[in-house]
Amino acid sequence: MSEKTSCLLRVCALLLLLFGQSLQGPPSFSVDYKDDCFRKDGQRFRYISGSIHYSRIPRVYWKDRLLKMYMAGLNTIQTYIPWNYHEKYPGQYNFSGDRDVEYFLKLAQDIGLLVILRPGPYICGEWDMGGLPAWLLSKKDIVLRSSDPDYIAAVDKWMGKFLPMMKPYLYQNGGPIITVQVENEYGSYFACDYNYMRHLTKLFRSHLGDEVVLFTTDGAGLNFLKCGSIQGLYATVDFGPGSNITAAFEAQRHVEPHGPLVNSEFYTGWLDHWGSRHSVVSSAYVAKSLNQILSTGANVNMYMFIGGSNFGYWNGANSPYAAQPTSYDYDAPLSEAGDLTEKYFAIQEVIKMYRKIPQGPVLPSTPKYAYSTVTMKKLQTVSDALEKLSYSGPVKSIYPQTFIDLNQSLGFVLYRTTLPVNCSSATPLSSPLNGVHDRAYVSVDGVAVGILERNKAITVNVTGKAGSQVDILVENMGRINYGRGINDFKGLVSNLTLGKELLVGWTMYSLSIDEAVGQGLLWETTSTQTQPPQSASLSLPTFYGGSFTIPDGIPYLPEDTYVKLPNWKKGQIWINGFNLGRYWPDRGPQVTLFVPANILSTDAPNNVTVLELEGASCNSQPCTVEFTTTPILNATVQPEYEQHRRLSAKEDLL
Ligand code: 6GJ
Repeated sequence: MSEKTSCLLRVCALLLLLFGQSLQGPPSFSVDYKDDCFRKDGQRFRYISGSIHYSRIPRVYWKDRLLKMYMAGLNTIQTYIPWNYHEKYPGQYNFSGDRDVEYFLKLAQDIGLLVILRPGPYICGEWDMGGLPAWLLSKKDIVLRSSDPDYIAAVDKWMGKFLPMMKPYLYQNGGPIITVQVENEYGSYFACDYNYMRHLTKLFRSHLGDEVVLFTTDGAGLNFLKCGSIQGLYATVDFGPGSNITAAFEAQRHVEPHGPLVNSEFYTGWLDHWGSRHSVVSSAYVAKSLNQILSTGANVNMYMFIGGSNFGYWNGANSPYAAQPTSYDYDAPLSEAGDLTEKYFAIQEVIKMYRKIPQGPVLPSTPKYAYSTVTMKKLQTVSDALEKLSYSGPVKSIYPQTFIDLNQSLGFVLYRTTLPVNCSSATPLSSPLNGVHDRAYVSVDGVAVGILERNKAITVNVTGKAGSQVDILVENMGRINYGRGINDFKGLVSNLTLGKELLVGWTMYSLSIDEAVGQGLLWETTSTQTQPPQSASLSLPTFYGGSFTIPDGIPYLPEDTYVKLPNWKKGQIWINGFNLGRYWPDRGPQVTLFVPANILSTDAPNNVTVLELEGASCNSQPCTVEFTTTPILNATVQPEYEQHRRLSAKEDLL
């Protein structure tokens, strides 16, 4: 070949490389049923993806986590859209700050990551009510995840708001979104309503167009795929390490004889529940199984690649009722705080065998700092602070109402009544239908007398005079996020009795605690009411406050940290008004809570507010809140609370 021809060919090749895209036409992503693969811009494409939930990570850390995922060798990330995170009340949408999905997508694209979007509407995910807004339950007999007209009307409105926002971010339109999941493991749900899935398919198509790849995910079994898959949605499966990979993909092939093999949830770790041992899955076990999956040429999404935190009240629960803790570490390759783990590098080594991974240093784990111990002082009890906490004021009714009746979704409601008769000897105050959802702190005339707990304690013994005031602070510990129990009403969902008598005549206070804490209302005055002596083991639900300063002039401060509450029992903690989540070291396995640096200040004192529900030992010794540089998520749990769970068979959770 002449020099001139060779040079001409090289120039042509370069031009084709540079402008190949435009010569090739608009961006495209599709299923190739002939070659059993995905095709991106006409080329065979296999995604190696990891799950990250933006709703569990502060916005300021999204880029850090996404870059770490990219450097691990992922080419794609997967994320859920929790509907209730964006529509707190019907028609009131929030896509700002930590809820700015578009910014999250732009970050992913800028970094070079494609996106698998999972907008549900139901998402499971160990998130309150599987992402469905609790206000759907205002129609008490609503059949969630079905063709129920009220449910469908709300879904249509929400998707009519959200999906058009996503359309510009579809890969075909120049964005990073390559596929969109419809519903979530619908084959594991009792309803098996094909009209519902057909409706969702039409709804998603109407807003996103005909090109985007829509898919479903179900357990890798025909019993799941039967109700979970439907014409027009590409069926994928999920399974964890140790599964029979051949059998799992045979199940997918039963529904999709051709097209790419896809494991949409390859479990890199596992979830926790309060009172159960912390879950861990060995790195070697995960890496070996991942290698086996990739060697088949299949597409895989690792659930989770980073779990993050259930800040505030956002954790979910499983049935029989067991709430998940604040930490969603999931023993994932990136820790709750985004730290690199042995599992991260084990997975990176496997991916290296299948694709060229980015060269260069991986962002290091963020440094942690142990700030000074904070001495906490008692502010006031919930009862003292009632006027500040209950903006909407009391609601009176003969029988107790639920959170939703009181227009409240998360947190706490105070229920108040009086003893109808003298109880000179211990008299059982009970919830005969196990209707305390989920935990209630009972006091009589300002003295804490006991705790009621869903499935665990339905009676407390009380004494008092006719007319004595009974206060019952009810805590929503998180709504069931899987199975038929997701219609999880909260509060006193059935009547209470005193002895054989029905307790009637209730006054209920919906509590806006986060607003009061954020406005510093609880710091205004200390307790104005003298409080009767409490028992040694139990006190009234009480707010405590303290503050600490972070030395300025140290350029790298503030840094991330972990907070622990030695000698405290159970409650909620805020720093500078940010609701970090629930603490329950008394039950475990979680002891420390992750504190992201972005909520801390070097310009002013950092205010710590604690709502202790059972009784800190502040009476006998100063109560302190401590900071540490290492997490404790695996404390020994008390065997009587150990939930012997078999999450392996999904039916358990139906
Ligand atoms: C998924 O269902 C769900 O889609 N899931 C789990 N499933 C248990 C599977 C037993 C074999 S564990 C945690 C995840 C998330 O809940 C996910 O949202």
